[in-house]
Amino acid sequence: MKPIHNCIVNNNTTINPIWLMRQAGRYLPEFREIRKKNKDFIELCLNKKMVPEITLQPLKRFDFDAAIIFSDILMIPYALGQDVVFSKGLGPKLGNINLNKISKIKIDKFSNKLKPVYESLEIISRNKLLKNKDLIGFVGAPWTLLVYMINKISPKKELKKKFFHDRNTINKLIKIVNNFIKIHISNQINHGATIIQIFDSWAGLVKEEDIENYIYTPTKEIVDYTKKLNVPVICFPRGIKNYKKFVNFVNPNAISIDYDIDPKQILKDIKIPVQGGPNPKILLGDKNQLKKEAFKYLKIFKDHPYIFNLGHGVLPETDPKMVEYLIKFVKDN
Ligand code: 1CP
Repeated sequence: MKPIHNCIVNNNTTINPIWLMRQAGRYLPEFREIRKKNKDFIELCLNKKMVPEITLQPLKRFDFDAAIIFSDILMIPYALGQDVVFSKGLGPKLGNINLNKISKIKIDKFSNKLKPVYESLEIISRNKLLKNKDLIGFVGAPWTLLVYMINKISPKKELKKKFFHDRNTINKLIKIVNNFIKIHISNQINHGATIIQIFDSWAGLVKEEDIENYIYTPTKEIVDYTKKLNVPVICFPRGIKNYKKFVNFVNPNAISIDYDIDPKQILKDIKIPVQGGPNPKILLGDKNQLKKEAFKYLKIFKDHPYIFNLGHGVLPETDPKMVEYLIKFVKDN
């Protein structure tokens, strides 16, 4: 059985599978080489030759237990007709949205725009590097997609707060976007994804009074939908304060935790399999510190199904040698 499946479906605790968020990306020189020649990021995500190659780059170097498709959560706004461009240093920039237009988009048109993503998944799933390994498909959670769609730039750069007071529009958009998220999930599964991860990178921005409406309820809807398709689903609600409440309400197959949360408390509060936790900065320091931090998590979760990962994505300035060292350490412990 595939190691991650074995961990989160069978609750096996004898091995700790490992993969890393953003394992395919900017810390790898071979990725930067391709990126230099492909200035348009969306186009790159729709390139059936390059997407499999980039997805498999980390598996050629390292003994990861899964591949995650090289794509982006913003492919959904793109397929809904919103302009999305990535400019160097500034991150994504989105165009205006037209609620009226978005609500009329046909499923076929949406799926067709993302066809190269699905064809890439098929190509990747047939590769021998994937033998006995999972292929992770992913989506952004409705809230995080909305943050980008409404704010139009990363909230890290600027958060235009006034939009977020309009609950009526937010609720309408969540409904529409959630339906397309489901379609994107089912398409990915039909083309070879064996696990789905839901990234809610900006969950921490939601006020307590809105969390049920904007996070729990719509996320539960897509979790239930994915489970019905018989594929395990991992949630990453980065920055929320109460993971216990999230898990009790949403009940995914596994929960990915961020680095602000105390893993000992998680062990006490949460019964389902856990993923991640360590600060991505541990890969920037020295090897002893890295071992110490990684061991802390392995020790805490030694009798709990635990997938090794970080508390957020690999940082671009990471030395690939440190990633190699980490994987070996996790496999040996
Ligand atoms: O060269 C470049 O400038 C491109 C950098 C890059 C890469 C490598 C972007 C732009 N996206 C990606 C790939 C990507 N994005 C993957 C690939 C698979 C893997 O993990 O290896 C995944 C899963 C994502 C998901 C994603 N995109 C998230 C959720 C995870 C997270 O990091 O919080 C988010 C928020 C995005 C939006 C996005 N896309 C790219 C950037 C720089 C951002 C973040 C912007 C911001 O800080 O707000």
